[in-house]
Amino acid sequence: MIWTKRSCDWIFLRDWKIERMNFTVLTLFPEMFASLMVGGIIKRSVENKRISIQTIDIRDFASNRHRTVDDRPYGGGCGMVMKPEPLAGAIRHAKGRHPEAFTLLLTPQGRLFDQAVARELAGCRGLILICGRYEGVDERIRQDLVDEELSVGDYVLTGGELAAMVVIDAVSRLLPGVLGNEASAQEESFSTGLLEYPQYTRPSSFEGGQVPDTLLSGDHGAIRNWRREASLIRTFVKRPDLLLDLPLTSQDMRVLEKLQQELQAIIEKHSTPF
Ligand code: 4GX
Repeated sequence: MIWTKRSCDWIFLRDWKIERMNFTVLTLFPEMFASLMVGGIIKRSVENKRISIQTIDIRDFASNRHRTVDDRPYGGGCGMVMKPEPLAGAIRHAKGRHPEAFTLLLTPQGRLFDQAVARELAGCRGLILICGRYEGVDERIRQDLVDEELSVGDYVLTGGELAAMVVIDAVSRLLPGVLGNEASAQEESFSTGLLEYPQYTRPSSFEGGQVPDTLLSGDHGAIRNWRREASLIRTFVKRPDLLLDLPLTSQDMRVLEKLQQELQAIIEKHSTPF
């Protein structure tokens, strides 16, 4: 048994017991999360009890008779701000039910969510996801009741709900037992840090496009090499930034050097002689 420190909690790694991951979502629109149960891997994982998704309606924690959850910002300006009392009530309720959970606020100001963050969060015992609407939430909520702010990308959504669903989806597929074996191998290939190699299925000829011969050859060594090379070249063309801090094998280096030589030859051929 190995103990690992994560951003949120002490957890078991490679232990026999697989615990169910709980996602508690705080939102003004709980119905939006019903879409996760329409089909696919997330629905199946909930049914197989690998994950649970609970929604808490922030409005249920409003105190006045109109169930008000927003108010005008101090100092003026356009738009509304989410009042602190209903949010604090909802967060404390969620923490009471899941004391070991890690509490996230979805906001463009947060740490950028990527595969590494997804892996980190998959180590948590539970996640409480706070979905803001309007111009945001009262600052005192972040300070006192939120463990981390998270952003799913540099663009502005109308609410945190879609961002929370992105996090739930990407984290869930990393949990033990959520994906079948075929697909967990794919995570391995992402964890190499390279982009996916091209995939083909039958027919071998489609509208003039042929499946590369190597993939039809049945030579598993050749197929492995072809895929690694295709991943490398694709990553070089589409996301060269990813190649900068990656562990590359000597065979990878040979592929890149061959590419370099071919580019060099082309450049020399076309450069005007002095
Ligand atoms: N990645 N938004 C949240 C309202 C808001 C603002 C501040 C709390 C604090 C987003 C993103 C995102 C828009 C969701 C503003 N709530 N969330 N909302 N990008 O754009 O996560």
